[in-house]
Amino acid sequence: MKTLRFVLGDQLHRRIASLIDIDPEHDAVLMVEVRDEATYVRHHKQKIVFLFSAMRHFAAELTEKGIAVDYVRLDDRGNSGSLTGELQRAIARHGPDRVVVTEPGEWRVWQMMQDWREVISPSLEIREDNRFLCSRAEFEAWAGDRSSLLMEAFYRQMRRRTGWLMDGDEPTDGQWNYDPQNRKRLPKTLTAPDREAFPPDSTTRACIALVDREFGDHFGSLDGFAWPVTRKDALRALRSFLADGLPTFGDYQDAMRQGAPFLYHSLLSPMLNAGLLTPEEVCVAAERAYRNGDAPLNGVEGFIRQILGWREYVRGLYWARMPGYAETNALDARRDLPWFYWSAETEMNCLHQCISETRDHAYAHHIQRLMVLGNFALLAGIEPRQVEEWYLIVYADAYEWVELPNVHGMVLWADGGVIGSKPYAASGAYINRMSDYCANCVFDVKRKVGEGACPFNYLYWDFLIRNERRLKGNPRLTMPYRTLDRMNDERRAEIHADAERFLGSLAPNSAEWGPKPQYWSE
Ligand code: FAD
Ligand code: DLZ
Ligand code: SF4
Repeated sequence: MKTLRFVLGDQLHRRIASLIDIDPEHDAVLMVEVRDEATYVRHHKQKIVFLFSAMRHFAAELTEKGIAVDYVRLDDRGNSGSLTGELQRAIARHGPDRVVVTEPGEWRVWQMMQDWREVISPSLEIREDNRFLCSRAEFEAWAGDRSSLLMEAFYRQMRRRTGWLMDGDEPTDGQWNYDPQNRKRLPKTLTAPDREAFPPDSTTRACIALVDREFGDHFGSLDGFAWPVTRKDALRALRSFLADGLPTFGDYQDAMRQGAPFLYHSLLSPMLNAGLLTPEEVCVAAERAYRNGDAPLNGVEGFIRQILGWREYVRGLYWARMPGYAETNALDARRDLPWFYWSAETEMNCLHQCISETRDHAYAHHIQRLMVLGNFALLAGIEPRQVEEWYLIVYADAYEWVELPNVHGMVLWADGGVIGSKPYAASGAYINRMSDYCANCVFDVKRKVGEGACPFNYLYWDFLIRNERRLKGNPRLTMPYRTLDRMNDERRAEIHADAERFLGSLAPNSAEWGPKPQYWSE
């Protein structure tokens, strides 16, 4: 055999770099389900089912096209449990002249691949991941020695380069960014469209049984599994979003409603990250919807910015700054993750809702991740590594290249301001403005301190007091620090006492769902 082409679980695209020049006469594709990848953090059960089922379907599609696929299932006899072990076994089976692989999405696996050069005898070719719109080298050239790496500057350059929503050198309609129009409250009378559900087929049902058996003690429910697991269904999900979600996406992008976890969001991230969809086709389809008059500019721009801007930006930043990026803790946050992040057992209704939805769907939308779940972790001063591990475990779309910059940088400001010029800290007023959670909560969002006050309120001020030395000079925090300057010592002490009492009452993390991942403790 000539070439063995190793395709990882999140590289499921027919035109992925490692498959682009496949010779079906002589080459074979290797795909492996391995325990190490499901447990280096103990992924949400739905994430494992989603990937295993998508891998099995993808392998079947390649086989139908006359390509030889060597597919190792998790429970196959002799499965060594690791990517390295399975590559070694496959080399022994096939005796290839060379091995071709696409670069992975995580530093951990990148390091593993460097070791493969030592442990395997045929030559190894690691190809650049061709699914992204900005290569690692292009991002590094853009970042260069800039003192500021603002996403907006990167995004405008990407708009110019792709020509999306551009008229010549100018942004369509003269404005680059429609964010200020995209923060509307959801009217009570508006009903969000139903999520297009993809009920499990026999392949997915077999994966559900496998995951239940092998990873039954992982976080998350499998009951409502409804993710698309094939390219065909992923395209159907895209079409359904373009018709039902995109026209309203921008207006209510930041809104949250109890019992409506998806609202107008696309739910495309698991498919984008696993290769079932490409960012290019999704953005092109969204722009076409605008040009055809099917969706307004504010929503289409907002949507394209998330993918062409944020998604590409965090990926570039991850590779430019790893491995040191994960090590910083700029706000010196040391508290343990509270147990309720796993159990959802908290009287804070906003957190209870977002964690329950995360458990049930392996999904929460951006503002829930940022302004509820992340905001609490920031204000409470939870250790970055514990928060990062939680996010990597619980979402179907979580891979370190995208999770880490969002959590370490955007949410926790543990990078000291590389991504965000200020921490996204907010009191209960923000959650009350953007959701209906507070109306159903035992706490009073209007009360600042004392019995029954919303914990987000005193935690917000306690956060600013605790980090006064580090954050007071930040020009974007002038207003809150001015307010703080007017607070007397008695008020400050009251806030601090409430925060300590509340945080002290929380049960800390337990080992049941979230033990420290192996690679952190090494
Ligand atoms: P939509 O709201 O419909 O947005 C469209 C697409 O834009 C998404 O599918 C996604 O591909 C992209 N996108 C939007 N925001 C971001 C962003 N900040 N970074 C990168 N891509 C973005 N996204 C992940 O894919 N994996 C993660 O592990 C992940 N972890 C996150 C952790 C935190 C704390 C935060 C604040 C955000 C995180 N995000 C992550 C980004 C974002 O929340 C999700 O991409 C989004 O919620 C996925 O749902 P959707 O497909 O319905 O998105
Ligand atoms: C996330 C994941 C899981 C759960 N299982 C596998 C697997 O069994 N085989 C595989 O090739 N990939 C898996 N993955 C995805 C990898 O962890 C992924 O390639 C890395 O996170 C790098 O992006
Ligand atoms: Fe969350 Fe506070 Fe509102 Fe309760 S009152 S839902 S804790 S913001």
